[in-house]
Amino acid sequence: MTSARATMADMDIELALGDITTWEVDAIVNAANHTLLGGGGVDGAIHRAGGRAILEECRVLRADRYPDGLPTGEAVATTGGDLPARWVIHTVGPTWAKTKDKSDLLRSCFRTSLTVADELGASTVAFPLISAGVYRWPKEDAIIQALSTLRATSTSVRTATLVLYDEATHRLAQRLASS
Ligand code: AR6
Repeated sequence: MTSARATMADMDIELALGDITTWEVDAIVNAANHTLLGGGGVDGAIHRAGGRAILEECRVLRADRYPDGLPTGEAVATTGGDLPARWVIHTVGPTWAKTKDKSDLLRSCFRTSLTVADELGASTVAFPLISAGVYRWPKEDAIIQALSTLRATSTSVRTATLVLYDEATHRLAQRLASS
């Protein structure tokens, strides 16, 4: 895992390369889906590495708070189970659509995740590149939306790390962060 400081504001924003399930932070964010019951991509990796405790809490959340599923752009926390992170903050990104601008919803994922992190008292949070996999959001714009929203959001979180999963995306993020 590599890490480099990208910008300095009230909250430090870092870019990193690697598998977010290994991150030693207070909370990692999951690019989940409405069901909260797992899926592919980073969601599948988090549920596999975190174990049954995460799924059990997700089932309770579905039954009690989100019978129709977690809406796009919202966020909710569970235990981190067996992960190094204490909590997982699940959020649902929008699917990419050429004909409809859903960037408000993508930005909302970062804002609401930070609100949940504040409620938990988390001071270090790691984010994946929400929507940029199965949901097909172009990586360059996903990075721009992520960094600009993190920079603009008022929070008690001290460090947010954007964890990129492959070297090309990490290099792209470094270039965009410094431009
Ligand atoms: N660590 C860090 N980043 C990862 C990891 C990992 N272990 N695995 C994948 N990525 P995606 P989405 C990157 O598809 O587009 C699921 O089925 C990946 O390279 O995980 O929001 C859910 O259940 C990409 O850049 O999330 C939903 O149905 C980024 O994480 C749907 O996919 C996001 O890719 C959500 O799609």
